[in-house]
Amino acid sequence: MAKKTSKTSAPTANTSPLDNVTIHDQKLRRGEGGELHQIAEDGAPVLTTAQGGPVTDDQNTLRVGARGPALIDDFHFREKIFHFDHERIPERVVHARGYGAHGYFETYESLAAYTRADLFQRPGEKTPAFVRFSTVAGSKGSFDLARDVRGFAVKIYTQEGNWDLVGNNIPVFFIQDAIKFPDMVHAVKPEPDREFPQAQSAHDNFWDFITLTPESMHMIMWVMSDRAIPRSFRFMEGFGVHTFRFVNAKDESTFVKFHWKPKLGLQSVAWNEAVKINGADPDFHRRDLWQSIQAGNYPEWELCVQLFDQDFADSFDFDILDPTKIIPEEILPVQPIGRLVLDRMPDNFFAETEQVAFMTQNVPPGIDFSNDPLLQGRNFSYLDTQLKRLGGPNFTHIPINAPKCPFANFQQDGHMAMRNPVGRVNYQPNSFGEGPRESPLKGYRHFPSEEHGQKVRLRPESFADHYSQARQFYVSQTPPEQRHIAMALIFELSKVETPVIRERMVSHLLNIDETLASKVGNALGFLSMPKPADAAMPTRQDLDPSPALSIVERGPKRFEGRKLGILVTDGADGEIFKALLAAVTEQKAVVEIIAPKVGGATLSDGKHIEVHHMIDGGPSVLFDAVVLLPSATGVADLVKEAAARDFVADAFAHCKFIGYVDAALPLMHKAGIAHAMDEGTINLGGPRDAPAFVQELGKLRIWAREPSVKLN
Ligand code: HDE
Repeated sequence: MAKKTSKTSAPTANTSPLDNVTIHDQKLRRGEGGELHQIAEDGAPVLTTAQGGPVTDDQNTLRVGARGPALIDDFHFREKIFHFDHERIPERVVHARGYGAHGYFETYESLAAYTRADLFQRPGEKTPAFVRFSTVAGSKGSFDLARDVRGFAVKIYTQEGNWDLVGNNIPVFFIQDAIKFPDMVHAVKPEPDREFPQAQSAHDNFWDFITLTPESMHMIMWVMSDRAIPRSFRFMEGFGVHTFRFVNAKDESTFVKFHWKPKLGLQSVAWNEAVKINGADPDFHRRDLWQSIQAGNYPEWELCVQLFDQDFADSFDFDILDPTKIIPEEILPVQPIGRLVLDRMPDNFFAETEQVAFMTQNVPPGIDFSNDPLLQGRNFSYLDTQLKRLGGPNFTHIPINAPKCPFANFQQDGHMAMRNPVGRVNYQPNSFGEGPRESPLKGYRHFPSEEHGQKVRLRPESFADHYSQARQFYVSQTPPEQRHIAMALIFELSKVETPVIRERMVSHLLNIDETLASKVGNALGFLSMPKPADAAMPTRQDLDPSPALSIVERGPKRFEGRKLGILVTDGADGEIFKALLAAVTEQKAVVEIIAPKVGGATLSDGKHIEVHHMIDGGPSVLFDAVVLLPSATGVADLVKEAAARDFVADAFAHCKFIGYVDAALPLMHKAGIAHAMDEGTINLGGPRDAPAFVQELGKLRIWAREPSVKLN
């Protein structure tokens, strides 16, 4: 009987023979992380080369005389510069800009009836996870608030192998077949001759491709909606997009769609706000995740599933293999099956977030694919991309990609091999009874679906309705959200230089919603409306609205997890300040203080407080709501400052709640809002008003104000 033991040694990445040494003299010492250092005369750890040679001088290259030429003998300099020159790896072709965090997934109940996936068997069991959020189109150094889809890629280190659920924050996609992906990505990326615009879809190539690809219309409605400018990774949903299969121990299959629902509710920013955030803090989303996790406010999502069988699939209006379609939650409810908590930032961005390699084909036993042609294409693509990016086939040796369960195989050698077989046998079958063997019972069994047909290049007719769900999305939005979709389309198309492309887009909109189409056409200055686009399927179905598609309908009930900006000056009312702080903390939200000087401010009660921002470094776009709390003398200087006036005017224009004391009125007057007070501008007469004010903030925005401020 073969011994089922691994012949693969443990990773050796960060270990050295010195790890086991006894420190017997004064030349070695352990650092805080347990690492060994050579130590210098004064007890400090010694800088060494990568070969371990101690370095004498890291400030000057070796040269002939103080002013002479450098010497090739300087192996320390040569090694240091060589390594620096090779610090970069290719950025991801899409989703280059991302930010990750560690956490865990916790299963609620056993799902054994549906899937044999090990992580779903035992209620309450926690499995380690790593998540990377990303934008799609922009380069690694682009800004966070691009109008774009967000990647929501989750790696769960299960006891039977890594499961990568490589999803997005939008449940549908632009294209139905993976063969169009390179074209789609080329079109949205900077145009190849001029290499701009960066991280923008507002240009000719993108809209040219889109308008020639009607299957993208549903996705376009989502991308033009506020979903594409989320306030935080913490406040957005995630979706597996494709239909997958759960397969149980009896090899029975159930179709499944995956959804991540944020515990703190959905929230987005306004486009005018996004543009300004990108200037004020291009790292807005990553800073938000970093700050929340460092402060112990761990973001959380529920994993929910829509489960269905072949009968449901046959009776549904659309093809469940079509990744440009959803199954509305009102038709097939989502059921929570577990939760994901992110509670630890990586120690090193490059080692973890940059080197993490997600692959849709990473599925454990019990989870399988459907024939969705986009998913099938993805299963080819992700392995290639990791080879290119990470430089060799051994990227699974990098700790962030290595499974956390035992594993054993006979793969060997290759660039940077960290796990190497020991002993004589590196193949199977072998006569020595050594090494790991396959296991028909425990091993991954593909669902034995029956497949037959001719070899063809053909799109199924059941994929042909490109407009019904696009319309359904639009009519499911609240009026402000519908306005935002129209404004986004107008903005994007206004950047398109070729008139025929603008017209073609409006001709598609006519098949989605006539009022939307004429609003966009009018705003673009069309003299006459084009004819509706020819449709692959002549009639559009008027589907029932799905309220679950609206962000406003699914916002938070409380201010929890949000941020209040308080603008103070010296002499600001200390009592009101204290009461606001208490009320915000009680709501598990955060306060940041903005003042004329970053050194702090002294309040009316004599207390000196630390502040987070100077006024021009802390514009109101960075906050969910603001309070204007200057003193009567302080406000006299504020009214002269453009940044202070913008702080107020922007908060108002972005439909935010504004708390104010009477002393702030001159500033509000200068900002042009004193005449326009509404239910979102709330006077704080004293500390007693603070709790009720903070309670109101859970509504987030006063959308009723929007038509008067003409937000765009
Ligand atoms: Fe991806 N996608 N994709 N994609 N995708 C990549 O893999 C690809 C698609 C998604 O944080 C690449 O490691 C093809 C849909 C995320 O590291 C690449 C097709 C969805 C991430 C790739 C799609 C996604 C990627 C680039 C069409 C949502 C970032 C770098 C058939 C369900 C993962 C890399 C991370 C990354 C290929 C379509 C999500 C090139 C061929 C649909 C979240 O392999």
